[in-house]
Amino acid sequence: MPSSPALSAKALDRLCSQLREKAAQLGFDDLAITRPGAIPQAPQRLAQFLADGHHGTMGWMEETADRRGSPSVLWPQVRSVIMLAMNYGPAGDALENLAHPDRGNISVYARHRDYHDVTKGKLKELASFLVSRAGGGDVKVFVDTAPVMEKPLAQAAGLGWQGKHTNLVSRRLGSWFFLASIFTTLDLSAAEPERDHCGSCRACLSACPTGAFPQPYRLDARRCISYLTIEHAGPIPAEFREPMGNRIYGCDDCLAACPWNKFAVEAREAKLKARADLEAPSLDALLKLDDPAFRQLFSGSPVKRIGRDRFIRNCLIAAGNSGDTSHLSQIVTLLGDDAVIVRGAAVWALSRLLAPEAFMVLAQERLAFEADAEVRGEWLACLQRQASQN
Ligand code: B12
Ligand code: SF4
Repeated sequence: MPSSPALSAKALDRLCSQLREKAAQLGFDDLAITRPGAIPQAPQRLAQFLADGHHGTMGWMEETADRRGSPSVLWPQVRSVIMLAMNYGPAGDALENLAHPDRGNISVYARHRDYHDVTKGKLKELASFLVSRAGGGDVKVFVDTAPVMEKPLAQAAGLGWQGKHTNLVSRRLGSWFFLASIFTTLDLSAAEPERDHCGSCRACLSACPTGAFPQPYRLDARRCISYLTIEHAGPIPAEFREPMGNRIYGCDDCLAACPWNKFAVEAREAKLKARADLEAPSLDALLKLDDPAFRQLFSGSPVKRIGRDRFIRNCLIAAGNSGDTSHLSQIVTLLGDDAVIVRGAAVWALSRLLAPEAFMVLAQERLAFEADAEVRGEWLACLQRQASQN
Protein backbone atom coordinates (compact mmCIF):
# COMPACT_ATOMS: atom_id res chain seq x y z
CA MET A 1 0.00 0.00 0.00
CA PRO A 2 1.34 3.50 -0.82
CA SER A 3 2.43 5.34 2.34
CA SER A 4 0.23 8.18 3.62
CA PRO A 5 2.22 11.34 4.23
CA ALA A 6 1.57 13.28 7.44
CA LEU A 7 0.74 16.84 6.39
CA SER A 8 1.05 20.02 8.43
CA ALA A 9 -2.17 21.83 9.37
CA LYS A 10 -1.44 24.50 6.78
CA ALA A 11 -0.74 21.97 4.02
CA LEU A 12 -3.94 20.12 4.96
CA ASP A 13 -6.02 23.28 4.69
CA ARG A 14 -4.52 24.03 1.29
CA LEU A 15 -5.11 20.46 0.12
CA CYS A 16 -8.75 20.52 1.21
CA SER A 17 -9.46 23.79 -0.57
CA GLN A 18 -7.73 22.52 -3.73
CA LEU A 19 -9.84 19.39 -3.49
CA ARG A 20 -13.02 21.44 -3.17
CA GLU A 21 -12.07 23.57 -6.17
CA LYS A 22 -11.26 20.53 -8.29
CA ALA A 23 -14.53 18.84 -7.28
CA ALA A 24 -16.49 21.93 -8.35
CA GLN A 25 -14.63 22.03 -11.67
CA LEU A 26 -15.51 18.37 -12.26
CA GLY A 27 -19.20 19.15 -11.75
CA PHE A 28 -19.76 18.12 -8.11
CA ASP A 29 -22.03 20.48 -6.22
CA ASP A 30 -20.69 19.91 -2.72
CA LEU A 31 -17.92 18.11 -0.88
CA ALA A 32 -17.40 17.43 2.80
CA ILE A 33 -15.11 15.20 4.83
CA THR A 34 -15.73 12.92 7.78
CA ARG A 35 -14.08 10.14 9.74
CA PRO A 36 -14.92 6.44 9.25
CA GLY A 37 -15.98 6.22 12.90
CA ALA A 38 -18.40 9.13 12.67
CA ILE A 39 -21.58 7.00 12.34
CA PRO A 40 -21.54 4.79 15.47
CA GLN A 41 -25.36 4.51 15.51
CA ALA A 42 -25.55 3.23 11.88
CA PRO A 43 -24.86 -0.52 12.42
CA GLN A 44 -27.60 -0.81 15.03
CA ARG A 45 -30.10 1.15 12.89
CA LEU A 46 -29.27 -0.93 9.84
CA ALA A 47 -29.68 -4.09 11.93
CA GLN A 48 -33.12 -2.86 13.05
CA PHE A 49 -34.12 -2.09 9.42
CA LEU A 50 -33.13 -5.64 8.44
CA ALA A 51 -34.71 -7.27 11.52
CA ASP A 52 -37.99 -5.51 10.72
CA GLY A 53 -37.81 -6.93 7.19
CA HIS A 54 -37.96 -3.40 5.77
CA HIS A 55 -35.46 -4.32 3.04
CA GLY A 56 -37.93 -6.76 1.47
CA THR A 57 -36.18 -8.95 -1.09
CA MET A 58 -32.98 -6.86 -1.21
CA GLY A 59 -31.02 -9.79 0.23
CA TRP A 60 -27.72 -8.10 -0.69
CA MET A 61 -28.33 -5.62 2.15
CA GLU A 62 -28.35 -8.45 4.66
CA GLU A 63 -25.37 -10.22 3.10
CA THR A 64 -23.20 -7.10 3.32
CA ALA A 65 -24.56 -5.69 6.62
CA ASP A 66 -21.22 -5.85 8.54
CA ARG A 67 -19.31 -3.92 5.91
CA ARG A 68 -22.22 -1.56 5.19
CA GLY A 69 -22.61 -0.53 8.81
CA SER A 70 -18.96 0.47 9.23
CA PRO A 71 -16.48 1.94 6.72
CA SER A 72 -13.60 0.50 8.74
CA VAL A 73 -14.93 -3.03 8.34
CA LEU A 74 -15.24 -2.41 4.59
CA TRP A 75 -11.66 -1.10 4.42
CA PRO A 76 -9.63 -1.22 7.66
CA GLN A 77 -7.01 1.25 6.37
CA VAL A 78 -9.48 4.08 5.75
CA ARG A 79 -8.76 7.27 7.76
CA SER A 80 -11.02 9.82 6.02
CA VAL A 81 -14.21 9.65 4.00
CA ILE A 82 -14.85 12.35 1.39
CA MET A 83 -18.56 12.68 0.62
CA LEU A 84 -19.71 14.32 -2.61
CA ALA A 85 -23.05 15.58 -3.86
CA MET A 86 -24.11 15.95 -7.48
CA ASN A 87 -27.28 17.89 -8.20
CA TYR A 88 -29.83 16.33 -10.57
CA GLY A 89 -32.56 18.93 -9.94
CA PRO A 90 -35.40 18.93 -12.50
CA ALA A 91 -36.04 21.97 -14.71
CA GLY A 92 -39.72 22.18 -13.74
CA ASP A 93 -42.33 20.60 -11.48
CA ALA A 94 -41.14 17.05 -10.79
CA LEU A 95 -44.68 15.77 -10.30
CA GLU A 96 -46.39 17.47 -13.24
CA ASN A 97 -46.50 14.30 -15.33
CA LEU A 98 -48.46 12.41 -12.66
CA ALA A 99 -51.57 14.27 -13.85
CA HIS A 100 -51.31 12.72 -17.34
CA PRO A 101 -52.56 9.12 -17.24
CA ASP A 102 -51.82 8.61 -20.95
CA ARG A 103 -48.12 9.03 -20.07
CA GLY A 104 -45.76 6.92 -17.98
CA ASN A 105 -43.91 8.66 -15.17
CA ILE A 106 -40.21 7.91 -14.77
CA SER A 107 -38.73 9.41 -11.60
CA VAL A 108 -36.45 12.42 -12.05
CA TYR A 109 -33.26 10.52 -11.18
CA ALA A 110 -33.75 8.20 -14.14
CA ARG A 111 -34.76 10.63 -16.89
CA HIS A 112 -31.18 10.98 -18.01
CA ARG A 113 -27.88 9.09 -18.08
CA ASP A 114 -27.19 6.61 -15.31
CA TYR A 115 -25.57 8.60 -12.50
CA HIS A 116 -23.19 5.74 -11.73
CA ASP A 117 -21.67 6.21 -15.19
CA VAL A 118 -21.70 10.00 -14.94
CA THR A 119 -19.93 10.18 -11.56
CA LYS A 120 -17.50 7.26 -11.66
CA GLY A 121 -14.96 8.85 -14.03
CA LYS A 122 -15.12 12.18 -12.20
CA LEU A 123 -14.61 10.46 -8.84
CA LYS A 124 -11.57 8.63 -10.13
CA GLU A 125 -10.12 11.86 -11.49
CA LEU A 126 -10.71 13.62 -8.17
CA ALA A 127 -9.15 10.74 -6.24
CA SER A 128 -6.02 10.79 -8.45
CA PHE A 129 -5.81 14.55 -8.00
CA LEU A 130 -5.92 14.08 -4.22
CA VAL A 131 -3.13 11.51 -4.21
CA SER A 132 -0.93 13.59 -6.50
CA ARG A 133 -1.42 16.79 -4.46
CA ALA A 134 -0.92 14.99 -1.14
CA GLY A 135 2.15 13.23 -2.44
CA GLY A 136 0.88 9.76 -1.51
CA GLY A 137 -1.89 7.85 0.22
CA ASP A 138 -4.31 5.25 -1.05
CA VAL A 139 -7.89 5.80 -2.26
CA LYS A 140 -11.06 3.90 -3.17
CA VAL A 141 -14.03 5.45 -4.96
CA PHE A 142 -17.66 4.41 -4.46
CA VAL A 143 -20.92 5.51 -5.98
CA ASP A 144 -23.46 3.11 -4.63
CA THR A 145 -21.08 0.41 -5.88
CA ALA A 146 -20.02 -1.01 -2.51
CA PRO A 147 -21.81 -1.49 0.80
CA VAL A 148 -21.42 2.07 2.09
CA MET A 149 -24.09 3.92 4.09
CA GLU A 150 -23.81 7.07 2.07
CA LYS A 151 -26.56 9.08 3.79
CA PRO A 152 -25.42 8.90 7.44
CA LEU A 153 -21.82 9.46 6.28
CA ALA A 154 -22.89 12.51 4.30
CA GLN A 155 -24.75 13.87 7.33
CA ALA A 156 -21.70 13.28 9.53
CA ALA A 157 -19.60 15.17 6.99
CA GLY A 158 -22.04 18.10 7.12
CA LEU A 159 -23.41 17.85 3.54
CA GLY A 160 -26.96 17.85 4.85
CA TRP A 161 -29.22 15.84 7.15
CA GLN A 162 -31.38 12.77 6.73
CA GLY A 163 -34.90 14.10 6.44
CA LYS A 164 -37.98 12.30 7.72
CA HIS A 165 -38.15 10.59 4.30
CA THR A 166 -34.63 9.24 5.12
CA ASN A 167 -32.91 10.92 2.17
CA LEU A 168 -30.33 13.64 2.57
CA VAL A 169 -31.55 17.23 2.47
CA SER A 170 -29.24 20.20 2.09
CA ARG A 171 -30.05 23.78 3.01
CA ARG A 172 -28.33 24.86 -0.17
CA LEU A 173 -29.33 22.15 -2.67
CA GLY A 174 -32.66 20.83 -1.41
CA SER A 175 -32.84 17.05 -1.92
CA TRP A 176 -32.36 16.37 -5.65
CA PHE A 177 -28.77 15.20 -5.50
CA PHE A 178 -26.82 11.98 -5.71
CA LEU A 179 -24.16 10.95 -3.23
CA ALA A 180 -20.77 9.41 -3.88
CA SER A 181 -17.67 8.86 -1.76
CA ILE A 182 -13.91 8.61 -1.80
CA PHE A 183 -12.30 6.62 1.00
CA THR A 184 -8.67 7.45 1.69
CA THR A 185 -5.83 6.49 4.01
CA LEU A 186 -4.95 10.19 4.26
CA ASP A 187 -5.79 12.07 7.45
CA LEU A 188 -7.85 14.99 6.16
CA SER A 189 -9.59 17.64 8.26
CA ALA A 190 -13.07 16.40 9.12
CA ALA A 191 -16.07 18.75 9.33
CA GLU A 192 -18.89 18.97 11.86
CA PRO A 193 -22.11 17.02 11.18
CA GLU A 194 -25.17 18.88 9.91
CA ARG A 195 -28.10 19.03 12.34
CA ASP A 196 -31.69 18.14 11.56
CA HIS A 197 -33.72 21.03 10.16
CA CYS A 198 -37.04 19.17 9.61
CA GLY A 199 -38.67 20.61 12.72
CA SER A 200 -42.37 19.75 12.95
CA CYS A 201 -42.80 19.46 9.15
CA ARG A 202 -44.39 16.19 8.01
CA ALA A 203 -44.90 17.06 4.32
CA CYS A 204 -42.90 14.10 2.96
CA LEU A 205 -44.63 11.62 5.26
CA SER A 206 -48.09 12.82 4.24
CA ALA A 207 -47.20 12.86 0.53
CA CYS A 208 -46.35 9.16 0.31
CA PRO A 209 -49.06 7.44 -1.79
CA THR A 210 -48.47 4.03 -0.17
CA GLY A 211 -47.87 4.87 3.50
CA ALA A 212 -44.27 3.64 3.38
CA PHE A 213 -43.13 5.41 6.56
CA PRO A 214 -43.99 3.47 9.74
CA GLN A 215 -42.38 6.38 11.65
CA PRO A 216 -40.54 9.56 10.69
CA TYR A 217 -36.94 8.71 9.62
CA ARG A 218 -37.90 5.05 8.98
CA LEU A 219 -38.82 3.61 5.60
CA ASP A 220 -40.44 0.24 4.98
CA ALA A 221 -39.06 -0.36 1.49
CA ARG A 222 -41.65 -3.09 0.87
CA ARG A 223 -44.31 -0.37 0.67
CA CYS A 224 -42.22 2.12 -1.33
CA ILE A 225 -43.08 2.55 -5.03
CA SER A 226 -39.41 2.98 -5.80
CA TYR A 227 -38.69 -0.48 -4.39
CA LEU A 228 -41.82 -2.02 -5.93
CA THR A 229 -41.16 -0.73 -9.44
CA ILE A 230 -37.36 -1.19 -9.46
CA GLU A 231 -36.20 -3.84 -6.99
CA HIS A 232 -39.19 -6.11 -6.62
CA ALA A 233 -39.20 -9.01 -9.09
CA GLY A 234 -42.64 -10.62 -8.76
CA PRO A 235 -46.15 -9.26 -9.24
CA ILE A 236 -46.81 -5.90 -7.56
CA PRO A 237 -48.88 -6.67 -4.42
CA ALA A 238 -52.52 -5.77 -5.12
CA GLU A 239 -52.84 -3.03 -2.45
CA PHE A 240 -50.15 -0.87 -4.12
CA ARG A 241 -51.37 -1.04 -7.72
CA GLU A 242 -53.92 1.76 -7.62
CA PRO A 243 -51.74 4.14 -5.56
CA MET A 244 -48.96 3.66 -8.14
CA GLY A 245 -50.96 5.72 -10.64
CA ASN A 246 -48.70 6.18 -13.68
CA ARG A 247 -45.39 5.79 -11.76
CA ILE A 248 -43.57 3.21 -13.88
CA TYR A 249 -40.03 3.63 -12.53
CA GLY A 250 -39.24 5.02 -9.09
CA CYS A 251 -41.16 7.69 -7.20
CA ASP A 252 -40.43 11.28 -6.24
CA ASP A 253 -43.42 12.30 -4.14
CA CYS A 254 -41.65 12.47 -0.77
CA LEU A 255 -38.69 14.37 -2.21
CA ALA A 256 -40.87 16.81 -4.15
CA ALA A 257 -42.93 17.57 -1.03
CA CYS A 258 -39.92 18.86 0.91
CA PRO A 259 -40.06 22.63 1.45
CA TRP A 260 -36.24 22.82 1.37
CA ASN A 261 -36.48 22.23 -2.39
CA LYS A 262 -37.33 25.88 -2.80
CA PHE A 263 -33.54 26.28 -2.83
CA ALA A 264 -33.06 23.57 -5.47
CA VAL A 265 -31.84 24.52 -8.93
CA GLU A 266 -31.66 22.62 -12.20
CA ALA A 267 -28.78 20.14 -12.67
CA ARG A 268 -25.77 21.84 -14.23
CA GLU A 269 -24.23 18.58 -15.51
CA ALA A 270 -25.56 18.21 -19.08
CA LYS A 271 -25.76 14.40 -18.76
CA LEU A 272 -28.12 14.80 -15.78
CA LYS A 273 -30.64 16.97 -17.64
CA ALA A 274 -33.82 15.12 -18.57
CA ARG A 275 -33.98 13.46 -21.97
CA ALA A 276 -36.98 14.96 -23.78
CA ASP A 277 -38.32 11.50 -24.69
CA LEU A 278 -38.22 10.33 -21.04
CA GLU A 279 -39.98 13.32 -19.45
CA ALA A 280 -43.49 12.15 -20.31
CA PRO A 281 -43.26 9.06 -22.55
CA SER A 282 -46.46 7.79 -24.18
CA LEU A 283 -47.80 4.75 -22.33
CA ASP A 284 -49.15 3.40 -25.58
CA ALA A 285 -45.66 3.35 -27.13
CA LEU A 286 -44.06 1.89 -23.99
CA LEU A 287 -46.54 -0.99 -23.86
CA LYS A 288 -45.40 -2.02 -27.34
CA LEU A 289 -41.68 -2.33 -26.46
CA ASP A 290 -40.12 -5.71 -27.13
CA ASP A 291 -36.76 -6.58 -25.64
CA PRO A 292 -34.50 -5.04 -28.35
CA ALA A 293 -36.61 -1.85 -28.51
CA PHE A 294 -36.55 -1.58 -24.69
CA ARG A 295 -32.77 -1.91 -24.64
CA GLN A 296 -32.37 0.65 -27.36
CA LEU A 297 -34.69 3.22 -25.76
CA PHE A 298 -33.07 2.87 -22.34
CA SER A 299 -29.48 2.50 -23.45
CA GLY A 300 -27.34 4.40 -20.89
CA SER A 301 -30.34 4.92 -18.59
CA PRO A 302 -30.79 3.33 -15.14
CA VAL A 303 -34.17 2.01 -16.34
CA LYS A 304 -32.37 -0.58 -18.48
CA ARG A 305 -31.29 -2.40 -15.31
CA ILE A 306 -34.78 -3.71 -14.50
CA GLY A 307 -35.22 -5.39 -17.88
CA ARG A 308 -38.12 -5.27 -20.31
CA ASP A 309 -40.47 -7.67 -18.48
CA ARG A 310 -40.47 -5.84 -15.15
CA PHE A 311 -40.80 -2.54 -16.97
CA ILE A 312 -43.81 -3.72 -19.00
CA ARG A 313 -45.35 -5.05 -15.76
CA ASN A 314 -45.12 -1.50 -14.36
CA CYS A 315 -46.55 0.03 -17.56
CA LEU A 316 -49.49 -2.39 -17.41
CA ILE A 317 -50.31 -1.23 -13.88
CA ALA A 318 -50.25 2.35 -15.16
CA ALA A 319 -52.49 1.35 -18.09
CA GLY A 320 -54.93 -0.26 -15.65
CA ASN A 321 -55.02 3.01 -13.73
CA SER A 322 -55.42 5.16 -16.86
CA GLY A 323 -59.11 4.58 -17.55
CA ASP A 324 -58.07 4.66 -21.22
CA THR A 325 -59.64 1.85 -23.25
CA SER A 326 -57.49 2.61 -26.30
CA HIS A 327 -54.85 0.38 -24.60
CA LEU A 328 -57.15 -2.66 -24.66
CA SER A 329 -55.93 -4.36 -27.82
CA GLN A 330 -52.25 -4.09 -26.82
CA ILE A 331 -53.04 -5.39 -23.33
CA VAL A 332 -54.88 -8.38 -24.81
CA THR A 333 -51.78 -9.05 -26.96
CA LEU A 334 -49.68 -9.03 -23.77
CA LEU A 335 -51.90 -11.77 -22.31
CA GLY A 336 -49.89 -14.05 -24.62
CA ASP A 337 -46.49 -12.73 -23.48
CA ASP A 338 -43.77 -15.23 -22.50
CA ALA A 339 -43.22 -13.55 -19.12
CA VAL A 340 -45.50 -14.58 -16.28
CA ILE A 341 -45.29 -11.15 -14.57
CA VAL A 342 -46.38 -9.48 -17.81
CA ARG A 343 -49.36 -11.81 -18.31
CA GLY A 344 -50.43 -11.38 -14.69
CA ALA A 345 -50.27 -7.58 -14.84
CA ALA A 346 -52.15 -7.65 -18.17
CA VAL A 347 -54.99 -9.55 -16.47
CA TRP A 348 -55.21 -6.90 -13.74
CA ALA A 349 -55.13 -4.03 -16.25
CA LEU A 350 -57.98 -5.63 -18.22
CA SER A 351 -60.01 -6.12 -15.06
CA ARG A 352 -59.78 -2.36 -14.53
CA LEU A 353 -60.61 -1.32 -18.09
CA LEU A 354 -63.24 -3.86 -19.17
CA ALA A 355 -66.83 -4.04 -18.02
CA PRO A 356 -67.36 -7.06 -15.68
CA GLU A 357 -69.34 -9.06 -18.28
CA ALA A 358 -66.67 -8.61 -20.97
CA PHE A 359 -63.93 -9.48 -18.46
CA MET A 360 -65.80 -12.64 -17.46
CA VAL A 361 -66.13 -13.77 -21.10
CA LEU A 362 -62.42 -13.13 -21.73
CA ALA A 363 -61.48 -14.95 -18.51
CA GLN A 364 -63.42 -18.06 -19.54
CA GLU A 365 -61.74 -18.04 -22.92
CA ARG A 366 -58.20 -17.44 -21.63
CA LEU A 367 -58.23 -19.60 -18.53
CA ALA A 368 -58.59 -22.62 -20.82
CA PHE A 369 -55.09 -21.88 -22.20
CA GLU A 370 -53.31 -20.40 -19.16
CA ALA A 371 -51.16 -23.06 -17.51
CA ASP A 372 -49.27 -20.88 -15.02
CA ALA A 373 -50.66 -21.07 -11.48
CA GLU A 374 -49.72 -17.47 -10.67
CA VAL A 375 -51.49 -16.03 -13.71
CA ARG A 376 -54.53 -18.27 -13.15
CA GLY A 377 -54.58 -16.97 -9.58
CA GLU A 378 -54.60 -13.39 -10.92
CA TRP A 379 -57.60 -14.14 -13.16
CA LEU A 380 -59.50 -15.67 -10.26
CA ALA A 381 -58.62 -12.84 -7.85
CA CYS A 382 -59.75 -10.22 -10.38
CA LEU A 383 -63.02 -12.09 -11.07
CA GLN A 384 -63.63 -12.28 -7.34
CA ARG A 385 -62.90 -8.59 -6.87
CA GLN A 386 -65.29 -7.65 -9.67
CA ALA A 387 -68.01 -9.92 -8.25
CA SER A 388 -67.64 -8.37 -4.79
CA GLN A 389 -67.91 -4.87 -6.26
CA ASN A 390 -71.25 -5.63 -7.97
C1 B12 B 1 -31.37 0.52 -0.56
C2 B12 B 1 -31.60 1.87 -1.21
C3 B12 B 1 -32.91 2.20 -1.58
C4 B12 B 1 -34.12 1.37 -1.16
C5 B12 B 1 -34.38 1.62 0.35
C6 B12 B 1 -34.32 3.11 0.71
C7 B12 B 1 -33.93 3.41 2.14
N1 B12 B 1 -34.39 4.54 2.63
O1 B12 B 1 -33.21 2.63 2.77
C8 B12 B 1 -35.22 1.89 -2.13
C9 B12 B 1 -35.25 1.01 -3.37
C10 B12 B 1 -36.62 1.97 -1.55
C11 B12 B 1 -34.64 3.25 -2.50
C12 B12 B 1 -35.42 4.30 -2.97
C13 B12 B 1 -34.94 5.54 -3.30
N2 B12 B 1 -33.64 5.90 -3.41
CO1 B12 B 1 -32.19 4.76 -2.80
N3 B12 B 1 -30.68 3.86 -2.08
C14 B12 B 1 -30.53 2.75 -1.42
C15 B12 B 1 -29.05 2.54 -1.01
C16 B12 B 1 -28.42 1.55 -2.00
C17 B12 B 1 -28.82 2.06 0.42
C18 B12 B 1 -29.63 2.83 1.49
C19 B12 B 1 -29.50 2.18 2.85
O2 B12 B 1 -28.40 1.97 3.34
N4 B12 B 1 -30.64 1.85 3.49
C20 B12 B 1 -30.64 1.20 4.79
C21 B12 B 1 -31.28 2.10 5.82
C22 B12 B 1 -31.23 1.42 7.22
O3 B12 B 1 -30.48 3.25 5.88
P1 B12 B 1 -31.06 4.73 5.98
O4 B12 B 1 -32.12 4.93 4.97
O5 B12 B 1 -29.89 5.62 5.98
O6 B12 B 1 -31.75 4.62 7.40
C23 B12 B 1 -31.52 5.54 8.39
C24 B12 B 1 -32.78 5.97 9.10
O7 B12 B 1 -33.62 4.86 9.22
C25 B12 B 1 -32.18 6.47 10.38
N5 B12 B 1 -32.96 6.21 11.57
C26 B12 B 1 -33.42 5.06 12.06
N6 B12 B 1 -34.06 5.30 13.20
C27 B12 B 1 -33.97 6.62 13.45
C28 B12 B 1 -34.43 7.37 14.49
C29 B12 B 1 -34.16 8.75 14.51
C30 B12 B 1 -34.69 9.56 15.62
C31 B12 B 1 -33.42 9.34 13.45
C32 B12 B 1 -33.11 10.80 13.44
C33 B12 B 1 -32.96 8.55 12.38
C34 B12 B 1 -33.25 7.20 12.42
O8 B12 B 1 -30.93 5.83 10.58
C35 B12 B 1 -30.68 4.94 9.51
C36 B12 B 1 -29.19 4.96 9.25
O9 B12 B 1 -28.74 6.25 8.97
C37 B12 B 1 -28.49 4.00 -1.20
C38 B12 B 1 -27.05 4.11 -1.67
C39 B12 B 1 -26.09 3.86 -0.55
N7 B12 B 1 -25.12 3.02 -0.77
O10 B12 B 1 -26.24 4.44 0.53
C40 B12 B 1 -29.45 4.63 -2.25
C41 B12 B 1 -29.84 6.09 -2.07
C42 B12 B 1 -30.20 6.30 -0.63
N8 B12 B 1 -31.04 6.23 -2.88
C43 B12 B 1 -31.16 7.37 -3.44
C44 B12 B 1 -32.31 7.81 -4.16
C45 B12 B 1 -32.16 9.05 -5.03
C46 B12 B 1 -33.52 7.10 -4.04
C47 B12 B 1 -34.91 7.55 -4.54
C48 B12 B 1 -35.20 9.03 -4.41
C49 B12 B 1 -35.05 7.09 -6.02
C50 B12 B 1 -36.40 7.33 -6.63
N9 B12 B 1 -36.71 8.54 -7.07
O11 B12 B 1 -37.19 6.42 -6.77
C51 B12 B 1 -35.84 6.68 -3.63
C52 B12 B 1 -36.21 7.43 -2.33
C53 B12 B 1 -37.08 6.62 -1.40
C54 B12 B 1 -36.86 7.00 0.07
N10 B12 B 1 -37.75 7.80 0.64
O12 B12 B 1 -35.85 6.58 0.67
C55 B12 B 1 -29.95 8.27 -3.18
C56 B12 B 1 -30.33 9.36 -2.15
C57 B12 B 1 -29.56 10.63 -2.31
C58 B12 B 1 -29.89 11.57 -1.18
N11 B12 B 1 -29.95 12.86 -1.48
O13 B12 B 1 -30.08 11.16 -0.05
C59 B12 B 1 -28.89 7.21 -2.66
C60 B12 B 1 -27.92 7.72 -1.59
C61 B12 B 1 -28.11 6.73 -3.91
C62 B12 B 1 -27.02 7.72 -4.33
N12 B12 B 1 -25.79 7.26 -4.39
O14 B12 B 1 -27.26 8.89 -4.56
N13 B12 B 1 -33.31 3.31 -2.29
S1 SF4 C 1 -40.45 7.33 -2.97
FE1 SF4 C 1 -42.73 7.48 -3.15
S2 SF4 C 1 -43.53 5.54 -2.35
FE2 SF4 C 1 -41.34 5.67 -1.71
S3 SF4 C 1 -41.42 6.59 0.33
FE3 SF4 C 1 -41.19 8.31 -1.10
S4 SF4 C 1 -43.32 8.97 -1.58
FE4 SF4 C 1 -43.47 6.93 -0.61
